[in-house]
This record gives sequence, structure tokens and C-alpha cells, in this order.
Amino acid sequence: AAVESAPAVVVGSGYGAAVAALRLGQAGIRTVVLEMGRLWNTAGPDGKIFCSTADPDQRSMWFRTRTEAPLASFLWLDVVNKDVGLYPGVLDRVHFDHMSVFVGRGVGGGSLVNGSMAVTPLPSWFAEQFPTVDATEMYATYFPRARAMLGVNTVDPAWFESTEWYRFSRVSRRHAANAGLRTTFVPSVYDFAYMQREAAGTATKSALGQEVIYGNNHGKKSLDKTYLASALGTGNVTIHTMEKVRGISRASDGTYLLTADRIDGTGKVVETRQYGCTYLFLGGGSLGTSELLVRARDTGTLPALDGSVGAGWGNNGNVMLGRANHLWDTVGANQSTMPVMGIDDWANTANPVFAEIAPLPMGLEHWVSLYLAITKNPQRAAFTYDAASGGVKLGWSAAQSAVSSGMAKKLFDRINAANSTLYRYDLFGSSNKVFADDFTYHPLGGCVLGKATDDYGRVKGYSKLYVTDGSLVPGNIGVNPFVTITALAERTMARVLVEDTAP
Ligand code: FAE
Repeated sequence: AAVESAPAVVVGSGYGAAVAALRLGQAGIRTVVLEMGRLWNTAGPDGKIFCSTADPDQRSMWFRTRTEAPLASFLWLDVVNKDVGLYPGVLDRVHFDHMSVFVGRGVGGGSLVNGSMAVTPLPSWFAEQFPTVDATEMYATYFPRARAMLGVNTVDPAWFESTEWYRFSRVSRRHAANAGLRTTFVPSVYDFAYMQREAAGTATKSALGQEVIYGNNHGKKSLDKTYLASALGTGNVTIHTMEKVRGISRASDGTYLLTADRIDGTGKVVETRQYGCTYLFLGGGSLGTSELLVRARDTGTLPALDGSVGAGWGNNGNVMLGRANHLWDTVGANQSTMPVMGIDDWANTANPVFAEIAPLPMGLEHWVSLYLAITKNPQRAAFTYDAASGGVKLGWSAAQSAVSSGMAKKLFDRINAANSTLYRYDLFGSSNKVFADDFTYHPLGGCVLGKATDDYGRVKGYSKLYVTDGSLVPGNIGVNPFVTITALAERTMARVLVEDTAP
């Protein structure tokens, strides 16, 4: 098998990986990025790069014959999901025993499929999760750096109040206020100037055209347009796509050896490649990085990895639910796919919840108020190596999810009582399920900062091996996570490039 060497290799191309690639490239260090998904820059026969949620095709899901959207049904009917061809599509849903995890696949990772909400956590909660990180420095330097690089902007409040596209948010805000609850605007990396042009009919619709979880053709500042474009611009960074790293070991001279499977458009492994590097940065996300490290430790290729590798995983307390509004209380047939508002009850120490007011754009009035709640669920689980499959298992139980839905229920029972409304029972399959607590958009942990690594993401037991992604976050960050992941990666890179790479 071919051996290619580079001073640095970065695994993955999501938030943590993209920060690493840019800062390495700027430091003049030749870097190879290995991403298992494809590069999303070529239009299909319909002239579009991505498909919409209304009309999904093979581009939607990572090697599936049917889409697996979070919202499974409408009026209990199986009308949401569609049969699609097997293809390296942009959204994956990884199934564990009691939890499934949505992740992005492609150059840009989760940034290709996510809702663009760019939220900085409360300093007090950040400090609680990361007691050994200097919070003052984070809020003075690394959070602002991350927000500037990601292109964070906010919706114009006057436009928000007047546009039909955010009627659904205003209705939910009023219902929350009736229960004495506070709402807050949520910043975004979707370009609101572009969105206003979409609404005016002068730009091609993307957020206003039902595009989000299967990618946005316009308007979104995903990582391929920000960090990764700059990384390539340094001339020192190369991105290899459709290459899945399977194994990591260390040679006797201390360099790292990676084994990667190159796949084709049908998922078949067409080549196995070997890479060698001095510095190895893991940015495969909570699932990807945890799997690689648990496998390396438990199969003995990196036996000195800490016992805490694989532990500290949480789902950020995610719960999705819908409420049924009164017939006169319409949410609008036209809804932007980009959420801009959340119900902020995080300061309620008896039941801390931050609930994003989520869109449900169906092109018709459906009277549903949809939410993705982030609850302060303290439950954690661990990944363990499964020798039979060569993969990992996740020890998360249904009872651990029930902690999240219990908290969401407390908050939304209050909102329903104040508005004389009910839950929707028809949205998550046929079992009259109200709280979808068995999937997450926010996998966090598995290689927790300060436990499996030092306080800067340097992996314990090995030098020049780093983790820069969501696996560093201990299971719950109280808000949508990508700003925190990006800021922590900036902090790691600033330190590592000064201390570890000096000649
Ligand atoms: P991530 O972005 O997942 O990137 C990992 C990359 O590594 C992926 O491209 C993988 O394909 C690749 N990879 C993994 N394993 C391997 C391997 N072995 N070899 C090669 N490549 C590999 O990691 N967060 C927010 O803050 N705001 C939101 O509005 C929001 N909405 C979301 C909506 C959806 C539908 C989803 C799925 C997520 C959402 N998130 C949101 C979560 C956010 O996207 C996620 O926290 C970050 O993407 C995680 O960043 P990482 O760098 O950890």
C-alpha cells in the first residue's frame, strides 16, 4: 500500500478539523486533511449541489435506500421519508442501541447540514463544564475569533417582526410569554442579507426554499466557504475526500501511521492507503474521534491511551417535540429553515432548558409549533470497543433519555397550560410519541478535555497527538455547540503552534 508522508495530518473536516487545518497551513506546516465524505461543489442534473427536504434524492443521506428525517410522520402518515438511491449523501444517522446520532458527511462536516445557530454559552455554564479553562481568555479572545471567522450575524429585528417567514417564531414567542418565559434571539451563520433578498424575490431561495438538513445551495457560510477556503488558500493544505481513516498506530521513531480506506460512490473500498505524519490532529467529531481512539487503545495499536477515552459522552440533552396550536393561531405555510429564536429558561435551576423554536416548513399551514430543546441532562455514557464488528457500542439507555424528556415536559406543560394547547402526537412515527428523545443533533464527549487529554486537547499517553472537536466537550454545553467547539479548537491551536512545533 502506498505510503504518503506529511508533517501534519488532520482527520475529518468539521469545525475542529477546519480550525486545525487553517492554523497549521498559516504556520507553514504542510497538512493533509482526510475526509470520508465527498466535496460538495458540483451540481447534479437539476443544476443544484444539494437537494431540499421537500424532495430528497440520493444526495440526502449517507448510503441509505430511504431517508431518515428526524420528523418521521405527519398526521401519523409516512409522508416525510422517501426512497433514495445508495450514495455518499450529506447527512448520516448513526444508530446505537437507544440513541441515534445525526452527523454531516462531506468537506465541512456538520456545517453542511446544521441549522446555522451560532450560540456562545453563558460564561457561568462554560466555567462549570470547563473548570480548568481560563474563561476570561475564552470570552476575550477565542469566542470572538471563532465568531468572526465563522461569519456570525443576526437577523434584523424589524424584518423579523414583519416577515411571514418568521411568523412561526413570533407565535411561539407569544405562547412562551403567556407562560412567563423569556425568549432570546439566536445569532446565525446564515447570511440574513441574502435571506431578505430571497424574501424579496431577488435571490434564489435556499433557507426560504426548504433547504437545510440535506444542505443549503445558497446563503449559508459553511466551513468550506470560511475556514477551509482560507486553509486551502495558504497553499499548504490538501484535502483528500472519500477516505475513511480506520487505524492509527505509532512507529518506533514516534511518528504516526494511519490506515485509510478510499471508497467509491457505491461505498466499496477501492484502495487502502497508509499515511505517515509527525503531528496528528483528530477532528472526526464526537463519534468519529471516539471510535478511532477506543479502537486504537483496545486493539493495542495505541495502548497507552487513558482509560477515560470513550467516556463522558452526552447528547446535550436534546429533545424534539411539537405543540398543536388553535385553529385561529396560524404559524404560516412559509417558514424559513433557519431558527433565530430560543426560549431561554436555563437560569431556572430547578429545570434548566434552552428550547430552540424550530421551523417546520411544509408549504402549507399545519398549526404545529416545533422545538428542539437542550436540557441540562447530567447523564453520561461511554463508547466501548466491539470486537465482533470492529466498531464501537454506546452504552446510552432509554432511561437516560427519559431524564431529558422529563425536563422538556415540565417546561412545555407550562406553555400548554398557559395557552390551553396540547402536544402533537403524530410527528415521530406511529406510536403516539410526543417527545423524540432518542436522537441527537449534538453528540458531545468521548475524549473529554482535561480527562482523556490535557487542558489543551493533547491526548494523554502520546505526544504530538491532538483532539480538536466535539469529543472534548463533556456531554452538555447548554446551547448549540459549534461556536464552543470552534473556539476551543482556536485555543488549542494557538497553544500548540507556540509550544509544540518549535524546531
Ligand atoms: P463534525 O462537524 O461532525 O465533523 C466531523 C467530520 O469528520 C465529518 O465530516 C465526518 O465525515 C468526518 N469523519 C469522521 N470520522 C472520520 C474518519 N474515520 N475518517 C475520515 N473522516 C471522518 O465534528 N450546532 C450548532 O451549533 N448550531 C446548529 O444550528 C446546529 N444544528 C444542527 C443540525 C443538524 C441536522 C445536525 C446534524 C447538527 C447540528 N448542530 C448544530 C451540531 C453541529 O453541527 C456539530 O456540533 C458540529 O458539526 C460538530 O463539529 P465537530 O468538529 O465535532
